[in-house]
Amino acid sequence: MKGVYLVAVVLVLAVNLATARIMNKGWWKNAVFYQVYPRSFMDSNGDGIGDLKVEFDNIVVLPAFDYIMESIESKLEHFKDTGITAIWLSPINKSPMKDFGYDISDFRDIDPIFGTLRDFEDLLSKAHKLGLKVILDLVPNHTSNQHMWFKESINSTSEYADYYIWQNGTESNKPPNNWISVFNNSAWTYHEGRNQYYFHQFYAEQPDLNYRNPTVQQEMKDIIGFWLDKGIDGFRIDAVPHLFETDNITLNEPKLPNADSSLNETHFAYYNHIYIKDQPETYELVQSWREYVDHYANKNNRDEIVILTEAYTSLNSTIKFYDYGSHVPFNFKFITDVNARSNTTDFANIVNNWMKYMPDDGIPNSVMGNHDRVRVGTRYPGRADQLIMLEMILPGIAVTYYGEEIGMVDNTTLYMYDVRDGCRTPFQWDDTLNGGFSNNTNGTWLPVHSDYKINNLAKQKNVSDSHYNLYKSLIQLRKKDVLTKGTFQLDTSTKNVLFVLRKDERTNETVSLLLNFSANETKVDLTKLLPKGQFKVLLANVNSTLRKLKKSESQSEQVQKTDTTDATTFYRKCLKKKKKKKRKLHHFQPTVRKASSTFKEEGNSLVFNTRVPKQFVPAGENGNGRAIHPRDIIGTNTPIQTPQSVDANRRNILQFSKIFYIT
Ligand SMILES: [Ca+2]
Ligand SMILES: [Ca+2]
Repeated sequence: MKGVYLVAVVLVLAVNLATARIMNKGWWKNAVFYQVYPRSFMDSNGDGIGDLKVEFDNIVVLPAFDYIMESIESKLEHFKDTGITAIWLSPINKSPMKDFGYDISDFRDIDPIFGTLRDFEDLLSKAHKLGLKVILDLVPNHTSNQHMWFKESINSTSEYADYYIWQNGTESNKPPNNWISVFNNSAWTYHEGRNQYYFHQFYAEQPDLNYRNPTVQQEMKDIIGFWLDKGIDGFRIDAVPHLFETDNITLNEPKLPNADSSLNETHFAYYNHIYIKDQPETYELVQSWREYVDHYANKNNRDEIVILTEAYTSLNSTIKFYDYGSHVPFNFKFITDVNARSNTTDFANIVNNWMKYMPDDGIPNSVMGNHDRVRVGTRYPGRADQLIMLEMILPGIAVTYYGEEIGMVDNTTLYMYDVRDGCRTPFQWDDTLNGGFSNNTNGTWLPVHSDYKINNLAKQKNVSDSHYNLYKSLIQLRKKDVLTKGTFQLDTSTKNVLFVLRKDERTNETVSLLLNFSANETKVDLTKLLPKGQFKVLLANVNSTLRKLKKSESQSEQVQKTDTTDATTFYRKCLKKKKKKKRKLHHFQPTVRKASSTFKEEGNSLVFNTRVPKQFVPAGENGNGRAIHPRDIIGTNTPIQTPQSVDANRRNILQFSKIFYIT
């Protein structure tokens, strides 16, 4: 009998080993993650604050009016239509909202402002049916001072006494050391109840958890497990570099040698944070969470659970998270290290440095904005499309902050609660009351940006030349093999032009992006940049004169029939024909003129030349950007079908057979 039992046990083990595995590994590798700031996305109950979906029982409304119930859940189709892979919700947990959800008083519940757990489960279920992944914000560094743990922790004999970082003050009743909060002033706040100071990297209402206490580490794992049990697909982890502090409280932080002269001892940016940021234990903690989610996915046969990490820190310290479990260490360098005055080399350096230091098996990512930073359309006046096109064509993951898809800009004069209010205004759905965000006639928690009548999703959906349709087309384009698997190369040899080339080595198909950083017409010699083949324009930024060519597409078709050789030969033919047969040439010339583009012969080169539409050059609004207008295009190059027909002397010359437009 004993032998029989043993066989049974071995069999069961074998079955478990065979079935338990992480499913759909790498689903996130070319994903577009879309950050929803729930307060500003969609308001279903008319209180002026965005929500998930308020339970029917909670509001006084007849069933017949059910259709007015709009919320994030009701807008899931928007994400699906747009081609988004995953939505990331900024915190929806119960919170006193001192930091609008980043101060959590109950990690296992939804704040009533946003709805209920049931609402969230409905949203998740509907999202999954639509094939959308849902990522939640995990805020592990601190809790609200209203959290039960903190309230209990005030009692130094409580089992929660060491959940936070408590210290005695100095003999002269000063904070234990000179550590400064990210929001400036001392990171220590005195609490009468315990007659001690507690540490907080952010607001005083956000006491830091003590991760040197193993029980706290287990608590956070249990919270992660709670949400994984609900079925979520991953976490964006907040404020990661601040998780650990040195355990030697006597150490004061040194002043930064190059601190700005306008700063003093009360400013966070005054110090070199060698003791309260980027500590080695922080990386080990993130690694432990990765192990936890991998184990969970493996045990439950779940799709891979993705971890995205928010870390504003040095390149090295950011990249290091790849080695410690983060699938997506956010690349904020496009936000922090470049601005509207940066040149193509500055941008190229960001991309190249990331690629250089990233581990071989890492996946790059690009972030152009979020709820803490001025919107990309405001940081780069008139050039939002340029940055979005860049992040979409670069390899890896793109992260979109809500509103970027319609070119929303900051309300730069807004300051009601927080310096960050300007980038948090409600999503502009249409030109109705409150931009379609809320039906509250008394206004919304933050006012909708005043440009909503002319800049909104409904309008942009109906206009082919719109930020939204460009964004949507970019996402479609990203799904091509050449962008999901293709190689990548940057070129800055043309002054003021950043050239990105992606190439599918198996098919030789390429997609290239040309970003003109200058305010002037710029010539680009594509023959030096692109392999030979047929060149066609796929996409151009909003208001680009290239887009106007769409109207003459039929004429372009005519060109295609005429041309069977290469562009230079073709251009020569046109010049000859111009003298003899004006009528026939008409098919070519107006196309060029309407595009404000010219093909000029210079030696053996084909020069692609775009012209600036002067009327669209903005005057450097908000004073933080130069007057500039992007003329950015994305072209694709398909291999020549019959290469033997190409003249050997013309190998560097692109065949021009068709101009094609997608809007
Ligand atoms: Ca609401
Ligand atoms: Ca901390």
